[in-house]
This record gives sequence, C-alpha cells and structure tokens, in this order.
Amino acid sequence: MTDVADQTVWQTGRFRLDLATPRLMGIVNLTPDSFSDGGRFDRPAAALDHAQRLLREGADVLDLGAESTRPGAAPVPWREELKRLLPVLREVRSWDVPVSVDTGKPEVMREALAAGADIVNDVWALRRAADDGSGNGVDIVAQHPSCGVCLMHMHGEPGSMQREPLQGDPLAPVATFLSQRLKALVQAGVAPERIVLDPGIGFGKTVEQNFALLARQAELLALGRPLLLGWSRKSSLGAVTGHDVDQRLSASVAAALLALQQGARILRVHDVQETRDAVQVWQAMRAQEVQETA
Ligand code: HH2
Repeated sequence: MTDVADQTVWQTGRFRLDLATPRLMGIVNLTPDSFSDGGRFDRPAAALDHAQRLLREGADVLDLGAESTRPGAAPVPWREELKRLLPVLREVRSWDVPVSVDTGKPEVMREALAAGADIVNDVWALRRAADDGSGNGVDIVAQHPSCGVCLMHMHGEPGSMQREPLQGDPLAPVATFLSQRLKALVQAGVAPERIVLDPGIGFGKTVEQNFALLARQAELLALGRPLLLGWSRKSSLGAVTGHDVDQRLSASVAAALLALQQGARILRVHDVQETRDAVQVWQAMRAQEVQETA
C-alpha cells in the first residue's frame, strides 16, 4: 500500500483524468498479429481511421500497441516496434486526447515519451531492462515528471504464460506483485496519482483464476490506486460462451460492466461505442443510488 493519494484522479502527461466518471481506454493495435484484430490496422492510415472512430465513439484514452502480447506471440525488435508506433503517435498526439503506449521495452518508452506520449501501459510492470544497459522502465518513467503509468500483473511471459499458468488462489500473488511494483515506482520518485494498477486478465491465469479476480476485484482497491481492467474479447470469455474472438462483443460488454461494478475506474476495450452505452446505463443507476444515500 502507498500513502493515501487521491484515487479519483489519474495524472497522465498533459491530462488530469477525473475518475469520478468511469473512463474508456480504446485499443489501437498497430500489429499484424494481435489476437482479436491483428493485421486490420497495421498501416498508419488504417490505424488513424480506427483511432478517430474510437474517439468519436467516446474513448477517453487511446492505447497504441505495436507488439502483440497474445500467448505465443513473436517478440518484435524495439526499432521495428517504434517504426510502427511513431507515425501514428505523432498524429494522434495533436488530437487533444491522452495517448497511451502499450509497450514493455524501455527503449520504446523513452522514444515514445520524447515524442509526447502521455501514458506508459506496461504488461511487464516496468520490469524489463534496455538491451543497451541504459536502465529499465522505472528509470525512464521517473525521468518524465507527469506521464501516467499502468502497472499490470503477468505471471511468466507471453511466450509461455498459458502453458504454465499461476497455481492456486490468484488474489494474494497478484496483490503482492502489484504492491511491490507500486512501491518500487513511488520510491523512484513517481507520484502515486500517476499510477493505476491492472490484475492482468488472461496473462498467465486460468479461466477460473480470471473470474476469481473479477469476483474479488474489490480487494485490490486496498492497494490504494485505481484499477484498470482489460477483459475485451479475451479467451476466458470464449471459454464460457463458446464463441470465437469475433463473436465476443456481448460477453466483453458484460465483463466490462461487472468490472466497473466491482470497482474498476478504467476499462481497456476494443468496442468503445457498445461499452460506452453500457457504462451510461450503469451511471444512470448509480446517480439514483447516490441520491438515495445523500
Ligand atoms: N491486454 C492486452 C494488451 N495490453 N494492457 C493492459 N493494461 N491490460 C490488459 O489486459 C492488456 C494490455 C492484450 O489484448 P490486445 O491488445 O487486444 O491484444 P494483443 O496483445 O494481441 O495486441
């Protein structure tokens, strides 16, 4: 746990997000091989069209990813990742929306932040070191005074995580890991209000463990920072519905809503419009609950 910081705020580079309202992070995959939309937006013009659509539909943050993290995905050299990322990042940077970069590589973080990215979203929780010995993700983020960070829990690594998933009750290892990474970042001088936490749905966990994390998600709020959840189109939703990845819209919206109800403040989604509608219904209900207790 950290010192008590304002849990209704996420400081993200140029933007201070008020999390009293749930926020949607729209996914823009610039990869040829992402699990749900690989290859559809890997040309800059197609990616920008897609990003613009997500913005129109109500995305509060755009998350640009240029390396797939799906189980078994091939690693991409950092220069190649940057080549995919920078043309899109430079354009989206002028759109008046926080721009997040989904990367685990310190070299990519360094260049993306220099090009104006507002958020580093790292499924490795800033544990990886740069190949040239220039430091790790914590060092890079600490050098940028106001950028936002999402620290995610992953058991193992993308190449092998689903063959050797976590064992037993996932809550304690996930909470311990996130608490340690949060502490390391704060000790490096990063203000808690810049950090959000993510239990990492589908990253080295069984279907049951993913749903256990949902059922007991509220326990993670004790870590003292807002939660970001990414259920969108994930294979656990396929496991319970029997649907392939392109048929998981309803299940994704349902999971997003349940995550919200369990205390998540930021939802990482492919389908912004549909999730936005569901969140608005949830907010209409919440407004009445608040009135009743006032
Ligand atoms: N999931 C994916 C990628 N990045 N970041 C956070 N914080 N949380 C997540 O759950 C998360 C993430 C995987 O999904 P996607 O981007 O759609 O696919 P791919 O990694 O194949 O590009």
